[in-house]
Amino acid sequence: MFKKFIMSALLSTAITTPALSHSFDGVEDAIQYRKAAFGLMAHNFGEMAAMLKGKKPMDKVIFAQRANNVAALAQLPHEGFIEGSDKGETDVLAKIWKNKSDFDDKMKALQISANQLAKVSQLDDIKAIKKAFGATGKNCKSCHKSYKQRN
Ligand code: ASC
Repeated sequence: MFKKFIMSALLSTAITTPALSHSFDGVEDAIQYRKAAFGLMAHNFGEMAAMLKGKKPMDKVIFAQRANNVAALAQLPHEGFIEGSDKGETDVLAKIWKNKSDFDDKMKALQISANQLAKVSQLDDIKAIKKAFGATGKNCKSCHKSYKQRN
């Protein structure tokens, strides 16, 4: 009975607890953290774009590594969007916190599409890769359009 209680407590924690509660000393710390993650994502995503556009030779192993990087990195920035962190060296619009659930949904959509991109990058299916890459880029853009000052 007690064991069952613990099991169900663990299970519900796993399902309902947000990924991480924030761990920052202040808004500047949070801003730096998320900007670092976005910067690394942009580099990896940009390299993938260059391969798909023929600006760099396609190397499927490297492409898949970069897709993995983007999928992992996409998990990170969300934690950095703490209340009040529109005040500082950032392009974020304050309305993000008025529309927090929409923002959260957009971030989730990015994570799901980046995971899908990492998955299909393992396959020999350039059509599926291009589709997943396009979906991921679209999810980057849709959030920028709503919540970023300079696009
Ligand atoms: C990038 C980058 C973005 C996104 C976006 C995708 O590499 O810096 O902001 O991809 O352009 O459409």
